[in-house]
Amino acid sequence: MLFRSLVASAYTLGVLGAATNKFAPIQVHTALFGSAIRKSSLVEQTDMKIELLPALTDNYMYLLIDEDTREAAIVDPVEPGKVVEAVKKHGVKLKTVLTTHHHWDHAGGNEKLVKLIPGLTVYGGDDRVGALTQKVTHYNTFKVGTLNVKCLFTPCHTKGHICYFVTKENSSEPPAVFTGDTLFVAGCGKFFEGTADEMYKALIDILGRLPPDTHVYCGHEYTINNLKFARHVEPDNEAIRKKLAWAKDRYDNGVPTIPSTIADEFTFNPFMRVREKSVQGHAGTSDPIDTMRSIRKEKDNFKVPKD
Ligand SMILES: N[C@@H](CCC(=O)N[C@@H](CS)C(=O)NCC(=O)O)C(=O)O
Ligand SMILES: *[C@@H]1O[C@H](CO)[C@@H](O)[C@H](O)[C@H]1NC(C)=O
Ligand SMILES: [Zn+2]
Repeated sequence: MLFRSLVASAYTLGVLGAATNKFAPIQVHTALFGSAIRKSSLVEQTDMKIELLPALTDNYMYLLIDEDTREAAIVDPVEPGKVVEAVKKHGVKLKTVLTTHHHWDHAGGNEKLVKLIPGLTVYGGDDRVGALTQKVTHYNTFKVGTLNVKCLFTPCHTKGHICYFVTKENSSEPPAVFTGDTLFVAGCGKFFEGTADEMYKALIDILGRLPPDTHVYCGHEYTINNLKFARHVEPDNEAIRKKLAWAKDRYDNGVPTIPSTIADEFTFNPFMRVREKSVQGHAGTSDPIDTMRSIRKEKDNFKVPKD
């Protein structure tokens, strides 16, 4: 492992449902949905730091810090108060907002954040993004301090969805990609404004060609439900069973299941595996795009089992 994942214990950023007692034991059973305390966590590399900030019920915001300049960007700041708190804690200069798509649970905090921190540049790929200052499209690039950010246009969940690929020149550490509601750990976003063909391009042709060790930071904590569907598609896939047991343990301890890597997604994510015979067999076709369409439709109506 090239990174350490630290759990912030001094403060808890996300509290769900009725579990408001900070002194209650952390151990919470998965069956008690909505009562888990979600902890923030910090992925530390020498080139960049990424703090995972739980928001709403199952969303993530991400604070991206360039270690060379201490400049920072925030991905999908739906809860601006928590963003300001994290920026103060790290003592960094927040300059940039990276918006993956216009849905309220991702872009809904932009207007308030630009009032709290004037002068922010707000990136996004859709005119419906609140407080947008820089509309971007495929392969546009810009910097966060010394970090390079490359925009990847991945329409399907929404017509203007952008993923942000972050690299540091000459670094031996893995890059990061913020995938919003296009790629989840073991899943993908619903096709609200697009087609199976577009999701295939996004997952296989664009995200699937990033360096295999790229860390994947997605928009929601959907990992357990996604893996239960993945297991339904491929009952004999050992990588899915192993990842599900791991994810349940993380969830029970309030710890994020993020990041994953592009290489790992190819082992357990059925939407990244639409070229595999096992997934095509489940869909009853040998065409990868028909497979994508078929399993997405099936997941839209999937009743998640209790375990
Ligand atoms: N509440 C449901 C899904 C809510 C939902 O529709 N989420 C959107 C993103 S905001 C989506 O694309 N979900 C992907 C999926 O359900 O596979 C869950 O926990 O899985
Ligand atoms: C990266 O490495 C190349 C080749 O050694 C060098 O020319 C370049 O200046 C380096 N870039 C940075 C930002 O250090
Ligand atoms: Zn969402």
